[in-house]
Amino acid sequence: MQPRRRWRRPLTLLVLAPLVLSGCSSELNDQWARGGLPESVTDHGDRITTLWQGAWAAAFITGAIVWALILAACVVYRRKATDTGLPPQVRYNLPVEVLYTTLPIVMVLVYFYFTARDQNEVGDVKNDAAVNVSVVGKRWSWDFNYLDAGVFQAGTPGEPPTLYLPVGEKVHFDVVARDVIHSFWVPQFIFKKDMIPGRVNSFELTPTKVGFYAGKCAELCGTYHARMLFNVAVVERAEYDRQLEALRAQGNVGDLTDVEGPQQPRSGESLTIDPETDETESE
Ligand SMILES: [Cu+2]
Repeated sequence: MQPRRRWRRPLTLLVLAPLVLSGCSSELNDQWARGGLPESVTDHGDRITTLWQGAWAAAFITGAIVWALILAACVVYRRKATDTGLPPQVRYNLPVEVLYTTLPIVMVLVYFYFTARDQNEVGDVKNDAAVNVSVVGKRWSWDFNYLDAGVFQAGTPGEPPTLYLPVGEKVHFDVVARDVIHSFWVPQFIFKKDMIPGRVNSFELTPTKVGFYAGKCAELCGTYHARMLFNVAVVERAEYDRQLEALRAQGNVGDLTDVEGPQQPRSGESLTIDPETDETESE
């Protein structure tokens, strides 16, 4: 009897490990429940999270049924001691063929319906936002243009710039690229949008939670792609206005959206990162 129990310990560990690990903090528990996604901080976040959870649930149920059928077939139709020669050869089973043709089509339609519905909702651009920003991706930083106030923040490689947004107000984003394809990604927005040279991509969202969030480029764009970082500060309206005034006081007046050239254009100098020292330097 003893050797038979050997499998029990690894199996117990396998089952308990996620429970023990996730028990470390309720925050981690919540992240498990969200399927690994961070906590949402925009008005679209919950919708995307729900779609993600639903997709996982559907995939797991589908997987469980498929695994169960495979195992059942292995057990029920296994070769028995009394079997001789080939098993009976079967073909043309119409009910089974109809089932395995229609069922996947129905499943794909269900997935498609929910994905299309949520994508339409998240991607809907109404052009009625109170706050309008234009974000330019460039190797390897970002320019943020606050179109309503007519001021901008030009990022330089190696120093992540900060995009300020007022909490609870709808923001319209236009994103473009000055050189190659980039992608605007704030993980906690649970959203990213590609930035394509010569094309304006738009989206709208409302930040719902005051905080400081990391942003990054999500499209491999060259040597320092991994260091193409920025931050988003979601602040109260008064603080937002103060930040824009500070930009105005610095003389950052205008709009860099359509400026040509890959690097910081205002001073006319180009910035590069020296691969030897990994330092930012001016030429
Ligand atoms: Cu990039």
